[in-house]
Amino acid sequence: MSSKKTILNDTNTNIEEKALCVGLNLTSTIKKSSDIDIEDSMEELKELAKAAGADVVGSIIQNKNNIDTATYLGSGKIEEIKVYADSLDANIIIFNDELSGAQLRNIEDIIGKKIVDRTMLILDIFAQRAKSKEGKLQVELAQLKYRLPRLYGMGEQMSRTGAGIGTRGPGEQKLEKDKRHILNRAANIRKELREISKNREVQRTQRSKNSVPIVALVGYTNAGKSTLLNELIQSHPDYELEKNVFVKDMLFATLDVTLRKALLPNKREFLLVDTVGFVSKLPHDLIDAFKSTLEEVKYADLILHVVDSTNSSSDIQQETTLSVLKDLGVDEKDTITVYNKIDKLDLDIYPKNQDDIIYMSAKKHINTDKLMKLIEKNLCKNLYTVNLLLPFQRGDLFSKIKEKYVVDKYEYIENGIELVVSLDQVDYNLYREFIKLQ
Ligand SMILES: Nc1nc2c(ncn2[C@@H]2O[C@H](COP(=O)(O)OP(=O)(O)OP(=O)(O)O)[C@@H](O)[C@H]2O)c(=O)[nH]1
Ligand SMILES: [Mg+2]
Repeated sequence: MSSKKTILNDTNTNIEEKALCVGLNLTSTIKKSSDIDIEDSMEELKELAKAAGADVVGSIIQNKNNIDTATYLGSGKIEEIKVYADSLDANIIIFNDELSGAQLRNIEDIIGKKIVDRTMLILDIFAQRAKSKEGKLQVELAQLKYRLPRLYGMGEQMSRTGAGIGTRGPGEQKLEKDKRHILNRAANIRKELREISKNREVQRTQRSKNSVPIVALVGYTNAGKSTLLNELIQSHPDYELEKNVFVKDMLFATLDVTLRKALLPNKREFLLVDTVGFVSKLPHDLIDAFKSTLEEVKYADLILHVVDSTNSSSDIQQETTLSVLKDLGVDEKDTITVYNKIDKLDLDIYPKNQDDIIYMSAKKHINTDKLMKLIEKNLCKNLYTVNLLLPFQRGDLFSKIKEKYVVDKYEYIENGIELVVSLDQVDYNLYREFIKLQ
């Protein structure tokens, strides 16, 4: 099985997928403020379908006070959807939730068309977008984990396993074979991912030895993280040499982690990390699979949480991001919340920026300088800038300092090497005796 084999059609092929999107509005549960409104959720589902390459021809919502274990929506409603889908000439039905194997099969038996749930849809987009080896493996692992409990449910329309035929005889044997195959493949992928992760660890140790601070961009998909990265890296002299990160008005434009160099106003270098965007009901297997890539966030010195301030669900998007960060165990990190796209808000006066909140536009270059100042303030808050005079016989200390820090200025003078450098607390105490009094 390959991660390239997508559940929807590949966008490069000419098979047209006409999608009907289906949602359930659960009327029995008390709505929490963190629940995304069903209309917004359906809009997002349509965007996801488009991002996967489908043409959305219709959408339908059922208000219902419970989930039907056999058919998700009421079976009468499923019959209705069949007629509606025929009238629209839809050939794929996309459900706004994750469905069980039994639900998938029962619905497919009634409608006789390809059935896709929200998880499968997101996995499909990821499978199409993944570029790096690690990204591809991570998506494939998530797909395998999704398929395993659904082998019996994958019906004829989409199954590559023939699982819809029955549960006796050769069918069962084949399922067992498929199951073993999936388990083996998953074990191999995990092993490969561990290797890749080990290599990243080595790179990370190297970076932390050089004490270059890391700033991670996180946020809901389409918030403008990559645009902001491209804006901030222009401060670096190597900017022309580095490739810009891909920006697009579509969900999940970025999948692979990208690191780029940038420069603070005080000329200190830092690294920016662009990460995969989040979305509500992001499949758990996917978060799990992407944990090693998202580890970069774990090791960041500062997080920039980018929010699309023009989106009507920006509060919920923000909460979704925070809960994924919590899942990753990085919710305690220093964070600046970046309310992006303010150029679209049509305001006379922008809200006041604070130490950990900024209103800006990455695309229209509004307040980029202010954000840079905030980043600088944050990254340098635990550093002590000192003027040191190292005697010539302690040249070893100079090498040690250069290995770990960016030395702002140095000069060989009569009685030693004079330098200006910003040290952390431990080294400040260590080198205290060499501090040159002004
Ligand atoms: N008007 C306006 N549009 C912006 C701004 N920043 C980004 N955009 C647009 O928003 C869309 C998404 O931008 P990206 O930078 O790709 O967003 P992202 O957060 O990296 O998205 P994913 O990689 O999908 O998670 C693009 O069409 C950008 O041009 C801004 O400040 N103002
Ligand atoms: Mg991006």
